[in-house]
Amino acid sequence: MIDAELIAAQNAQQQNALDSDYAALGERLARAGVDIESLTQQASQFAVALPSWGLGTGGTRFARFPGSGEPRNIFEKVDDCAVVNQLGQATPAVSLHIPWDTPSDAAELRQFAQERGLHFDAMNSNTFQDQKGQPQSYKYGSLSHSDKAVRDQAVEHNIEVIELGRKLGSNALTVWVGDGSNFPGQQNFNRTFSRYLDSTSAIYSALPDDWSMQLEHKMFEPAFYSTVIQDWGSSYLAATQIGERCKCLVDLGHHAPNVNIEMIVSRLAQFGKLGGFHFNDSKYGDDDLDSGSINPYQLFLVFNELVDIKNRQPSFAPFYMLDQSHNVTDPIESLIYSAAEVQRAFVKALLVDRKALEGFQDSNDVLMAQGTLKAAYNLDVEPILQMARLRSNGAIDPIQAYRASGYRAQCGKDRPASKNSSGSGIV
Ligand code: LRH
Ligand code: MN
Ligand code: MN
Repeated sequence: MIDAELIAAQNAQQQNALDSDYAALGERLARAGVDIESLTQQASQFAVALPSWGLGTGGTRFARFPGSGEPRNIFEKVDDCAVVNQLGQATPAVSLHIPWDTPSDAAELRQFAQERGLHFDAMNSNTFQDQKGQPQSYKYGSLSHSDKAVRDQAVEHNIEVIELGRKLGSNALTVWVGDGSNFPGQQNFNRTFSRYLDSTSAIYSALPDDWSMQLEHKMFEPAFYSTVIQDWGSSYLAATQIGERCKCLVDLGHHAPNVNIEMIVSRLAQFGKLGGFHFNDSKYGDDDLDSGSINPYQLFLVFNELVDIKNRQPSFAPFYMLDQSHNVTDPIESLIYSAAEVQRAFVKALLVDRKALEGFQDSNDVLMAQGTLKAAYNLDVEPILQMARLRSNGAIDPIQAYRASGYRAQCGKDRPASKNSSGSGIV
């Protein structure tokens, strides 16, 4: 990890400026009856999990340009996650993709992570690729395949992922399948969906009592004509049919262009079926760009709904994870930056004057209603994020501290490049 003294020295240089920015923001918020300390505390408690597959440089289906010092195995990825969390203090959990990041020894990995202040979040299964030595192929689908032998193999894989997750202390399984078709007529929509429901129900019955299962929908890719769980409608139907602890997972990049994602969030939550998120940003499709880099207002609007839901249902606790592909940036930097962007959207959403908003909504004062959201969104809450990091021994400016530490250069020496290092980054 990074030398704590280096972080402290950097913080010492920046603390005077932060103290005065924080005091000024505190005064401004106090005028509106908002306690900055309560916001800072909620910011400190905010957590978003890191994807094990996001630590290596990603790629497209055309090329991958690996950086130096990339992690070569899950232990080195966990080391990098520890650095992200040490500096940013918002990412204490890791979400594993299996078999990309299957540990040879689960107990050892759990211990290794614990020693670095990390634990394991939702487990992700993978039946969208063929693995070496696997008897059946997923070329024409997995959980919804026409051949029972293929479906059984895919169900079995998910059960193995649950078993591994139990050993790691996880409590959720996320299922995303690429199943679908490329041409009209290739598959019967009804029969394919029924087979998917049978398979996912079999997985659900192997779920430990304290686990939940998340169905992740995606409109297209790799299937380009139809996808079995293509939108929140199919996801909701499936989750409802499968069981109470089966919920829907919203990946921000998996929707039709211009879809109102925040409204989907509200609908799913209203009916108890919102299970979690994969945060990222996009301009065109499932771009997996850094969270908040393209449409930060949308991210804020999603959190505006989440805060509203939490006020109605205090036990509401969806899974939060980053799901990004870092093709041209240092993954550690992107993950630190993105976690802070998600945290920022959360803090801004806490600032929405909900009583005033409700009044404007009820009296149809349209301009003031939208202005109430904008007033929260336009406020710069950076001093709150910085203070939350400082108080948890993170870095006031985590990117600067990371660069000053020389961590990546050291990794370049300690981790000679291997051809297969890092996750695929192509999905
Ligand atoms: C599919 C997806 C899903 C996978 C991940 C690698 O596009 O979003 O979450 O598990 O990418
Ligand atoms: Mn995803
Ligand atoms: Mn995706």
